[in-house]
Amino acid sequence: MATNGTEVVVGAPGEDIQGGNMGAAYIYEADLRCDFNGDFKCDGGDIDELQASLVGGSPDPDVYDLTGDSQVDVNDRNSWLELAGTLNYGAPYLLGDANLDGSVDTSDFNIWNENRLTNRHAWTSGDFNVDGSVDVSDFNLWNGSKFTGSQMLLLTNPLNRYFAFNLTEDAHQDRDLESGKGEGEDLIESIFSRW
Ligand SMILES: [Ca+2]
Ligand SMILES: [Ca+2]
Ligand SMILES: [Ca+2]
Ligand SMILES: [Ca+2]
Repeated sequence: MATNGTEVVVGAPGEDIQGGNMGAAYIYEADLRCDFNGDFKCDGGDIDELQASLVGGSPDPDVYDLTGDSQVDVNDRNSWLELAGTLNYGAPYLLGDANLDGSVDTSDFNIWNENRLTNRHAWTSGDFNVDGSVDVSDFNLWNGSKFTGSQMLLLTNPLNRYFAFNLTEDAHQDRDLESGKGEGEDLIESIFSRW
């Protein structure tokens, strides 16, 4: 599997009946700019990394600027919520959804409550306004959207959900691979080298 940020290539190596190497690659449209840590998912690890970089004071625009203004600020965090929520649930994540499950409810309150009055800066710890602490300001954001959710879950199986984003299969390419190049990584590299 590989991505160039807006498309994902999934390789499926195999053998034909003569034992020769061949394979298939599926290219899916997916905006994975919200995946900062390269695991092909946009989840708590990514937003926490973004918020840590913001609170730390020297975020790298090449990595974290999602709005295209060459700066990294809370607008990029908000853009992350939009990108990742749309990818995972079909609608932006709402302020207060600490566990990123698509709804703002008591589970999120409990996370905020466990971390309140601490200097934690992670979204998944309840710092919703990115000021480096968990306090009443964050509670107010949770309170403003409590008991509402992102749109209905597209799929409940996380693996299916991962592959389900914008299910437009742009291309399905069968290719013979050179002998000894039956691995998916080789296939993916060969495709990206053509771009
Ligand atoms: Ca990620
Ligand atoms: Ca920006
Ligand atoms: Ca939630
Ligand atoms: Ca806060």
